[in-house]
Amino acid sequence: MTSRRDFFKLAGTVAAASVAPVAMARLPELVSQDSAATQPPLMPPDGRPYNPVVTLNGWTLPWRMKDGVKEFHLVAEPVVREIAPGMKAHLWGYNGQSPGPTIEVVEGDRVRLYVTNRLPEHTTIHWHGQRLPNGMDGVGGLTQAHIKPGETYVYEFVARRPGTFMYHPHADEMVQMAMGMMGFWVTHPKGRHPLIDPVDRDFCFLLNSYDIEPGSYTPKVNTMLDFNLWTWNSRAFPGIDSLNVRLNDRVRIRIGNLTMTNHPIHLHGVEFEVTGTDGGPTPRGSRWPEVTADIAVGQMRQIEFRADEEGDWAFHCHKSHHAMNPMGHGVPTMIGVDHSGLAKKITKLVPDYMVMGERGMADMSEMEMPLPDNTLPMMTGTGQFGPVEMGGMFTVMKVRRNQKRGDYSDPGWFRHPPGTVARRVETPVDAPRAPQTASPQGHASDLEVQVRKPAGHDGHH
Ligand SMILES: [Cu+2]
Repeated sequence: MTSRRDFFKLAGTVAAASVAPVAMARLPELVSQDSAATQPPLMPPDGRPYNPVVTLNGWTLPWRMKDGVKEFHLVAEPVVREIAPGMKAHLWGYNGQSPGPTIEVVEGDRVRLYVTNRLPEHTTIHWHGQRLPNGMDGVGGLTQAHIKPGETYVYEFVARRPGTFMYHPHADEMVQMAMGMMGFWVTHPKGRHPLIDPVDRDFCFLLNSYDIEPGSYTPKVNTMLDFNLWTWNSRAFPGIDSLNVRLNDRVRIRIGNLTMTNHPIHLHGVEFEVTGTDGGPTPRGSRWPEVTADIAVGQMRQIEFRADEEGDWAFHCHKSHHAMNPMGHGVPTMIGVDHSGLAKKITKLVPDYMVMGERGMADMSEMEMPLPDNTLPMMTGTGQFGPVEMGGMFTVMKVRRNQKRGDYSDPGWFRHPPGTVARRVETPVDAPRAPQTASPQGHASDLEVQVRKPAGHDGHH
């Protein structure tokens, strides 16, 4: 008689059509998540102990322990993901969300992953960075047959090497990754590892990007470079939760890049070291202090530091276009252009017309520009001192003296000690000024002005 274990081993190597209904009934329970909020760490109920990660605006998938094997059930399916309050996207993901849930296991664990396809086309899952049998690598056509709609496949391997990993389809990749199919994977070390230090807080998230036309819901999947939504775990600021830590905590942040470009990720306040890459923990002699780590396409980086400065520290991609939300890339630079007189003329033609950008674009975060439905403002978010003028790949690390151990809740804005905030100073009224120079662009009357009027609104603002 064939044991169930042998049967599943077999099912992984032949077409899933051979999986009998009785076997289907034994799939681990499907766990789905309907919230985009950061979920508390999942403390391991069984198996080897470890210190769990916290997925920014995400969650960890519970498993079922079966005969010493950790069994997970991933379902590839269309999902509705809130990118930030005021904007939802129609994506593809796993178990109700995009990205899918984080998988957490321990070095040496035998892992069995059932993958059910509820997409309208075939898929596979590639376990990016893992040591595994070739036939478990998830490359459609190369190492396995594609998982057709309605089918369930099973992957099984031992998590041999501790570190930071990702998973994503290796089937119609351009479309499926542009639609949000990806997830994080962490393999914790078994016991003490010479190159992996214990930390108090361990965060993780994926860098991803979408091209969603203002006013629409579904990403354009053919875009190669000109994405307009730069997200962390399919969230854009101010939709990305803050990283809340206790003063003097040792903090690890694991970041994987599944966009089409590199992202120099910059942390204010403290210096960090890169302690791990795609290939695992880095040798100690290779670590140096820095405040920005460039993360190339397909790479993972883990950074570590002691959070020994209190405050609300910005944490963001240093490409300034990636720290803002959709804008027409055709918006001309208007700095220094004299609009006087023009606005009045244009208002006769277009009652809603707003002059923007002649003194920079900061005005835009204060004005309530009429926007199409389901569209985020370009520069947004409000701090305790006013508009933050950011979007996209931006959030805040909040370091607090009285944050409790294991408490990930938002402590609110930092209460600065008296005398420690930059402030306006009084200057003499008739301070000497540089002479005015003529605008290199000439007079306003010589300019061709493109008038943009957002459609579909009554212009009340
Ligand atoms: Cu970036």
